[in-house]
Amino acid sequence: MHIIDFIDSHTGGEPTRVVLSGFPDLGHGSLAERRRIFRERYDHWRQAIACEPRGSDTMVGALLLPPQDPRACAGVIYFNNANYLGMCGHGTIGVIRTLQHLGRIEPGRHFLETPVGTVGIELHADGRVSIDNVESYRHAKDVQLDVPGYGAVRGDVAWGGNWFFISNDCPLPLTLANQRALTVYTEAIRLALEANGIRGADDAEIDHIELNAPSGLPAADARNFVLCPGLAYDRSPCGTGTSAKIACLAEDGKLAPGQVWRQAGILDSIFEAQYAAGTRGVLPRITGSAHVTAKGQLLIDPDHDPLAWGIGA
Ligand code: PYC
Repeated sequence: MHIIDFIDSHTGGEPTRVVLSGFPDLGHGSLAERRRIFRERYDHWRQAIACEPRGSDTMVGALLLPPQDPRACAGVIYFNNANYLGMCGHGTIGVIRTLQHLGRIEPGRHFLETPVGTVGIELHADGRVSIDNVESYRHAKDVQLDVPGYGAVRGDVAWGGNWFFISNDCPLPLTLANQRALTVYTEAIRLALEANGIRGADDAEIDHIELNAPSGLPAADARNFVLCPGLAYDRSPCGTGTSAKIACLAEDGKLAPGQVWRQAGILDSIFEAQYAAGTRGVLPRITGSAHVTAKGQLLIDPDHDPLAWGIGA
């Protein structure tokens, strides 16, 4: 029997499951190297933790590991029902609140190491968390795509710690009631990107699709709908998606350094975003809140349970 200690939280509605102990040893390499070992040797552990019956399509796992970067309070590898994430904004906010819940960190300045770099963190006295995300930039502007069943769709390809196709072409209002139709539409965009060989830098797959529209809320500048790899939509405003979005706004001269952009998600939860100029793009700062919802142990009994390793996609 394998026993995994975990703590769950949600950030603007999007869950994060922090794995504290019980995971196989991944060695002492860089986070990218340890993620490679995780993927190659222990992918069934990802499935057991993130997928049904213990998890769900929307669960993001966060494996806590000792960092290599001496500044960092922890290292973390993010994963979900289908794959591994480079960075995860909502997940980082959840991890930091979880570390605070455990008494491992106090309000103040911290660093967290991820497979795509070390990110600076500020844990505020009121529990909000600001992330100084990895440098974000637009890779391609105004890409036109023929999406079967929908016609021409235009959008930008941008990096915010994950790869995004960001479009304002929304056939339906971005509401929770429309989430199924929006999921089908954004998956059709993702498949059209794949079929047309449209990729990010270094030939990376574009695995997040972000739709943007006016928020309809006095407290927010825009609302988004984000399809994550694995076909779940982000319940939060998506930290890496918001980073990619403000990189595009900055390049279009629509957002000045230090100016606050309030990004609502599909549940009306809001991340505040601002940036400083970077060398390639922008250095985003994303602020949001998370709440701890559960803690416990996952039990994996491969000798007796035929679905011990979860239900894969
Ligand atoms: O907040 O960056 C994010 C994120 C990525 C996937 C789900 N949430």
